[in-house]
Amino acid sequence: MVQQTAILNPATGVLTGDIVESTCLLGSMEGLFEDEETRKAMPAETVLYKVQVHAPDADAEGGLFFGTSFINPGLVGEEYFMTKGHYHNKRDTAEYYWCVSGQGLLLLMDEAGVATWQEMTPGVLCYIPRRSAHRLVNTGDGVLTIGACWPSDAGHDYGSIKEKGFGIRVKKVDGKPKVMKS
Ligand code: M6P
Ligand code: ZN
Repeated sequence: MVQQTAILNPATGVLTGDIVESTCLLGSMEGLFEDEETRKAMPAETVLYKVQVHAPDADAEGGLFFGTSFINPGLVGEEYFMTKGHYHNKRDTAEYYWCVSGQGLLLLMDEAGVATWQEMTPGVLCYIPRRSAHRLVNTGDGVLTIGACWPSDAGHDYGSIKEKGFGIRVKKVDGKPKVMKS
């Protein structure tokens, strides 16, 4: 029997206890934003987002991971800060994302490269279907906090996104978020 000890603050999404934390810096986002020149000119240590994960039973078939992503507000040129985005290595696995606080968009893309999006405002629960790439974009002025739950053996495929892109980008145009083809 696996004994687990993580605590979730439901108001803030913050996890404590038996968790793993990681930070994604702008320096690790080569080629993902449209304006690569501007990205390179910004400090590489700029924190785009942090992730906390409660990961019991790592890699076990049939297990579940539970996490929270905290995406900072900001822009690279006109494009809002966003997550790397990924398909699951094990394509036939789904995921739940829900918005704890902040304002943003969840971008989804199927394997044919057809992309859609869903607005993320507090309380919105989004089911990410199997075989769909997913990326979060913070379109607000504060931190976008998103809870997540996914199969522990899903894995992350970042390579396909890096190679082929995400089909759509979200930019600040006239002070407002605008989704455009990329
Ligand atoms: C969520 C989950 C994690 C993911 C994280 C950051 O917490 O989907 O699996 O790692 O968001 O997203 P990404 O890996 O795309 O940077
Ligand atoms: Zn995922």
